[in-house]
Amino acid sequence: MQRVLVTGGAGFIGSNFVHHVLEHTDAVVTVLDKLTYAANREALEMLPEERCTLVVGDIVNEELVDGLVSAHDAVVHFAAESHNDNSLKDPSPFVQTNIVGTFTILEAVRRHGVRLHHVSTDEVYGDLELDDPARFTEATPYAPSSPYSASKAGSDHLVRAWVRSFGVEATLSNCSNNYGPWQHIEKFIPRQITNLVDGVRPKLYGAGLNVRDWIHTEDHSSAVWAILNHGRIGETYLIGADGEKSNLEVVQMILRLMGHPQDDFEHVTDRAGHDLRYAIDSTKLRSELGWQPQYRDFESGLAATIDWYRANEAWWRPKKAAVEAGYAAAGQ
Ligand code: NAD
Ligand code: TDX
Repeated sequence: MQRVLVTGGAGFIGSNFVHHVLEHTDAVVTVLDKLTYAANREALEMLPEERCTLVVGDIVNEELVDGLVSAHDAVVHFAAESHNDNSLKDPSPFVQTNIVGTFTILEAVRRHGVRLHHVSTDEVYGDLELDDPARFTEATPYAPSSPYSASKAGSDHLVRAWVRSFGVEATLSNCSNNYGPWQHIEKFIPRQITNLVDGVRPKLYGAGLNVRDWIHTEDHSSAVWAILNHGRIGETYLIGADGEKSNLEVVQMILRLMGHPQDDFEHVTDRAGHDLRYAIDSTKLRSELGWQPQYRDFESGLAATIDWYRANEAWWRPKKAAVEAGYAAAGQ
């Protein structure tokens, strides 16, 4: 039996991972989460107390992190500030949590010889041209564009250096855009679904031609578990499910699934430094570890996600007005 410490385990992807581990393995989990605005404590309710404990705290707290790491067999590190638009308004918490926080985790796993899996993003590679047939691979050079992606790139470099210089037993993964239940309504897909529930037109940044490579969060979780258990130490694995779609295509799919005309959206101020296109080649993960995504049909995954937001309005409703006021102030 493994004792796994999951940082950021109350967030969108971290909480899905905790459910995945409890359902598919006999591991016990401790969640370390600061419970920022992005956390979903509710997503951890109903889990068996004897297999899942929540510790509320900050990953930059060296003493707290040290004690927790020493009592576990592995750390899966999801905790981060995760939203690009927020990083453009105030980069400070991104540097603190994503860089200093990862440093704090690394020093603790180094002291105690504990296995680490570091969760990162494809945004560290910058962007691709819309008409470029290339996709990101593990060999693509780092070229982050935003304070968020630069802070994640910094955290990846720290992990690689701690592996090489100190022999820390770590793996890394860089995943594409996730969708599914419990995603904060500041993010693209849940923002548009909840706008339509409110009778507000979806908002596309700029022309809406930017491409994202969508993967269901459940597939991200299964990939992280496979890498934690079977990945080679020091290696990076790209996680993706061949889900490239332009933002315009996604908005039109949401409009169709929710019974609205295809042109019932509006263009708003573009994001500064907006990455054009992300695309993942996940051959290494699939061929080395035999991983496959289960959610291959984006449209049916999106339809289920829409149903989930309709059924869980009580969860997102209290957040909606403040999120939209923030966007309105930025012309978005
Ligand atoms: P999220 O914002 O939904 O959740 C982040 C969680 O981390 C929250 O529960 C928050 O309370 C916690 N947290 C933040 N700062 C903390 C701190 N200082 N100490 C302890 N806990 C803290 O994020 P997410 O979308 O679930 O992303 C999780 C991870 O996956 C991140 O590392 C992100 O970079 C990475 N990732 C996300 C995506 C995506 O599409 N969302 C894609 C690829 C990689
Ligand atoms: O209202 C919107 N309209 C819009 O057109 C919002 C909120 C976004 N967008 C665009 C910007 C992006 O091209 O949609 C796309 C997706 O936006 P986000 O949901 O903010 O995601 P992105 O910036 O691509 O980053 C996400 O994927 C990689 C996660 O937030 C990151 O944590 C992850 O690392």
